[in-house]
Amino acid sequence: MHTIWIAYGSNQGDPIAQLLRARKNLATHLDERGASALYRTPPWGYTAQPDFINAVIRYRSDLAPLALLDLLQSVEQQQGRERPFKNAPRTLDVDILYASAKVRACERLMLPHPGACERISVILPLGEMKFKRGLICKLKS
Ligand code: PH2
Ligand code: MG
Ligand code: MG
Repeated sequence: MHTIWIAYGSNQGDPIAQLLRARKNLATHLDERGASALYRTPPWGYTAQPDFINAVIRYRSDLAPLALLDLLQSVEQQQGRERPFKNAPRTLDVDILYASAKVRACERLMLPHPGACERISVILPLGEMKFKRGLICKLKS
């Protein structure tokens, strides 16, 4: 069994509904163990596009990373994913951030996800899930 962290993103065709539909679909294949809130984030990379809705969900699964990638890409296809250019607007993007301690690089997949730590769309929801002790108070500015 691996622990898998998956980043969800959408900015086309009712993004919140896209994320909820994908979550429901993936929960039939993977054992869900926790989900972040949904975050509205500014587009990273190609900036002339609508804000994204992003989230991170943690799972347990026996699937090997490339089989998991096939599953995620089939869910993206079912939800009308198109790839006209890099960082283009999308109905659904589901990326593996990490799969237990697996480090790997091949043409289709690099783990841990190489862009994760520079993207607020990943850092915010991942930070929320990793941080277990809770907010005490906000400081006055
Ligand atoms: N995904 C991208 C490119 N840019 N920007 C935000 N805010 N959220 C994303 O999920 C995102 C992005 C390509 O994967
Ligand atoms: Mg992505
Ligand atoms: Mg992707």
